[in-house]
Amino acid sequence: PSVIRREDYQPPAWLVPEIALDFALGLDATHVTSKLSVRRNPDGNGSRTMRLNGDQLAPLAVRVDGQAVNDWRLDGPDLLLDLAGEAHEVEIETQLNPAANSQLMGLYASHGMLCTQCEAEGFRRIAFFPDRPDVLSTYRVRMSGDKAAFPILLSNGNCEATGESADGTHWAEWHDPWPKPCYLFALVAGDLVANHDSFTTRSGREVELNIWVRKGDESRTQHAMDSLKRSFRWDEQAFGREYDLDLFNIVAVSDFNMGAMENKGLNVFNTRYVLADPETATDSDYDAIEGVIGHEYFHNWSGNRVTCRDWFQLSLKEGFTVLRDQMFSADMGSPAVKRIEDVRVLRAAQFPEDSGPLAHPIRPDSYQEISNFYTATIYNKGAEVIRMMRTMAGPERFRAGTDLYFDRNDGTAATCEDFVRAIEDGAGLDLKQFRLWYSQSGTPQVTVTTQHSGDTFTLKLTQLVPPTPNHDGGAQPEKQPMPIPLKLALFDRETGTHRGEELLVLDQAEQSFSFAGYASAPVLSINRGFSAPVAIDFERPVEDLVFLAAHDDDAFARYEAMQSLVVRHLIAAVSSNLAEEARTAEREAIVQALRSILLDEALDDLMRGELLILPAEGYLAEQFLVADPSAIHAEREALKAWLGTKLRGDLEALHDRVSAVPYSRDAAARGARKLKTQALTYLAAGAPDEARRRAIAQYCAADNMTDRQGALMVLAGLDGPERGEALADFHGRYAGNALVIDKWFSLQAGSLHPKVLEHAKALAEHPDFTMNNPNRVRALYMALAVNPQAFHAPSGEGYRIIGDLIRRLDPINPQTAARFVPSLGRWRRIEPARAALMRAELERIAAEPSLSKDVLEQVTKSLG
Ligand code: HT7
Ligand code: ZN
Repeated sequence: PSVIRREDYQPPAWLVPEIALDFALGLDATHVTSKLSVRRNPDGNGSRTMRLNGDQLAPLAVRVDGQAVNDWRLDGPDLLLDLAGEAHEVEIETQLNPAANSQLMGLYASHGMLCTQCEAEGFRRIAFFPDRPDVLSTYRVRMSGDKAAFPILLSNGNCEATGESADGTHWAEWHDPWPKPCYLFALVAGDLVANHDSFTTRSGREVELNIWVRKGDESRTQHAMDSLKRSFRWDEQAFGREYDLDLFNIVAVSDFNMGAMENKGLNVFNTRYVLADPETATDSDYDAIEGVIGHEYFHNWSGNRVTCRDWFQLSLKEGFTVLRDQMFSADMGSPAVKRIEDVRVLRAAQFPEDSGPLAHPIRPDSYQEISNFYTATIYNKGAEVIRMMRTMAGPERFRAGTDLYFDRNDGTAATCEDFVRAIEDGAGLDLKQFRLWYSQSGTPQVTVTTQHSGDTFTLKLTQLVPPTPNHDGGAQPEKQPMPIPLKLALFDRETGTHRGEELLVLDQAEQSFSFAGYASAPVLSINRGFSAPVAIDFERPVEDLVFLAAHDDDAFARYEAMQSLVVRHLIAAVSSNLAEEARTAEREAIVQALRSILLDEALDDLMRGELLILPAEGYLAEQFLVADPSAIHAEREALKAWLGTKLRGDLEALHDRVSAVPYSRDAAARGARKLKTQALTYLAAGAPDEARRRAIAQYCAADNMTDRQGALMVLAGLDGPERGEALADFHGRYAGNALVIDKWFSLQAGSLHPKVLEHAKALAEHPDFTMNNPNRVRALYMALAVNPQAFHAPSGEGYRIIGDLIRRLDPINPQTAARFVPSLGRWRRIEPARAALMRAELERIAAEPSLSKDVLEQVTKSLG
């Protein structure tokens, strides 16, 4: 397979300042004529040959300056053309079959509508073009088609003319004045209705806002529209960024590979991140919609106005935009809870990536298939790296840095280095050593030891960036120490207070920091707010964790203390290091800590809910060099049952209290709903009959999806006739609502029921299941792949099901298929018997005769 390397970057030989596209639309046959105004790049290598990328395209006609030519040649899928002069007009015709496009990249059909997905390299499936993000063009798009089938015709920018013909066809012409790379091109044609609204920008521009959906879905678009308007306002206030067109369209599509796409002026969204009402969407769904709407909107500046020079710079737009959407969601709701959620996601998705065979720096050195690099590392660790710059600079100086970044790079295709330089200059930071965060992969491990003597408290910190695999000869030699900003506070044990938060930067392999004036040893609270994306290794007395879980005024640190209390207990229990008496004593310490959280009246319920969450099995597995998933599952469930039994009275009282709170979208009511299902979850482990009774009542009384789904989740994990009855009721109640039926699949595949694998196999045969819809595939199989007791069944059946899926899905949708490989790729960190089964599954996939580049890259790296 061919490897693309960052160090091989060359500017394009030819530029395309303008492109005119003409689409004669049809579901089975769309004729495309592209007219490119091209000119030689003064910064290019001077080659006369222009490379026009293609992917499964055949040129029907090629004209240069109006004359048909036939001296072009194909180089694999690409078309090469020798051009004599400095500037030319190149015109090429092609024909596509959108209905046959099951990969959902390029132009494809979905429920009778046509839509596009061009990032990262989908435009080459529509027209021959230099499909690279550093070629910026202004687009004119004309499309024509049957008016009955496609009454709505949309593209980027503004609609400048429309018309219709006597033969039932109509047409529209769109013009986008902002130069953009082709990955931001979009076209949508279909029978759609819109929620229309408007927004007036701070400089007085009136922007028309439309959210386009299929008929019948319009009543579920208001939350997305409200989120959109909040995003417009927030970016003006927080980053000084204003919208730059008179129109902003969003289209919701039910067949979509990812969450959404930031095409200029025409965002295309997975329906999952648009449609919501209380009856069909949970509180988490509402939050996700707000976050993704914000994310795509914020790309208008961090991604579109300033784009990426090449795909190695992907984190330039994605890491920065994730940070922006996280800040937005924090400002719209609870910053404390948002930070905890973001760290949980990072630990669940990115930490395993960083310690596995697919580890890569946030600015990778090489790739085979760029679609495989839309990872938690690029997105979430990328956001953490920029967040650290903000922490070190402070909010005002960071803002000066981002202002400078936008000023300097507006209208260009930039690099991560451009970003770092702007923050250095604008914020006045020296980031020389900090640049290592861009080139080194692996989660740094920080070891903490403390000493108290006289009135001085001394902190000794060491850092180690673990070795990570070195695919394709990418440069990852010896890891060097990186600057790690750590926020800390020293608590007085008696008063429960501290003298103020400090920020220290650990930038050597080993460093000591002393604090004078502490007559008695303080309690250390470190990495407050998760100021650095590192793993902290700190052996400390249980009493200190109990103290911080009760007293820390930093919400994340308080959550972390509670997590550590449980993690250290479970590690010891799983490692068989605990005598029965010690196990009971530690469990009792956790009972006491949770009880004080349940009873703490100063806590709001959303935060209380965070503090009650047990660490996930995947996170626990990460704490072991080689994990035994059965032992982890058994110990964690046993602890949950212990807590459910010992805290039964408190949990019942809690469930009674929060069940009385009426539905509303305010924080108090959302907190109540979060706790309602959490109480049931603990009770299900400790007092299943009581939990069943309460879950049935909650299910039947539910006037919203959060309560109904929560109750059904608990019932789906328990045996008894009510399980089947509730699942059948849910399916019947929401038949035809694809997003809710996805939940029905996920709940069963993700359940704690001992027969979960049997259920999953039956679900794969259910008439509602289809391999052609990524949401449905993920609903069933991703839920299974992240359900440890199902995926890691000792028989290897979970691995076999995921392996079979990858092999069957690859010819249909390779991008989605490749996303399932990393779960099998964790084999080195799993006990030997299972590891052999996981590896065997990877080998079975590798033996397939014609694997996609996507799956091949992930499988070979996972085996290697
Ligand atoms: N920038 C968008 C990436 C994306 C994508 C990438 C590969 C294949 C399909 C895709 N759909 C969207 C999403 C985002 O980060 O905003
Ligand atoms: Zn993005």
